[in-house]
Amino acid sequence: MNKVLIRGFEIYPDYLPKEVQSDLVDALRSCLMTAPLIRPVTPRGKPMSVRMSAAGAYGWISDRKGYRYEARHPSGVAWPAIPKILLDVWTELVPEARRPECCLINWYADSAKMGMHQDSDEADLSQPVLSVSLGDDALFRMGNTTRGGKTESVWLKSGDVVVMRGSARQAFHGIDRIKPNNSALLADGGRINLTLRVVT
Ligand code: MD6
Ligand code: FE
Repeated sequence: MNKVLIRGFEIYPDYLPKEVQSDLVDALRSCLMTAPLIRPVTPRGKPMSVRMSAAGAYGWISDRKGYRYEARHPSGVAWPAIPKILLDVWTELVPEARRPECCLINWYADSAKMGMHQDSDEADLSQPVLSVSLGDDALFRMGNTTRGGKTESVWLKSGDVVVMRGSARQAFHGIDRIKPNNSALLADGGRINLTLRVVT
């Protein structure tokens, strides 16, 4: 298994074989039937460019009331179960961790991006975050535990997995841009990023 370390971020290129990626997309389509993608707004009311949903015991929500984890989709339905393929990746790569309680599903259209942020709404920051990329390539920027300073970027491809733990767990990171239509995995193009987290 190939592994690249950049600023403490563990990157596993081509971790998921193509067939597994397709099976995962099918499982996600089923999740999104139960819990459709929504376009969140920031607490200040600005629409984000990424569409979001979730699976697991909790989903991460952003709206005028703030950022938080919720046990239900805004429609009132419980979030669907986390697909087994993802639970298996978690067990393989972070066996020491507790079970994931949230799989955030982010969908990026061609022009979507995500500003530099920390993942810090979870109660136990000793637990890792694991991300899976599907579809079009994305330029992932990794920084420091405080805002600003030097950064390094890497193109994340379909099937790549990133683990944030230890010092990297609280590092700033973001997505600068997507390379439109360079993957055939998603029929309508775009990119899906899945992040597994322990919330409580
Ligand atoms: C993305 N990822 O890849 C955004 N967060 O679209 C994240 O924000 C992220 O990749 C925590 C851990 C890994 C990640
Ligand atoms: Fe993040």
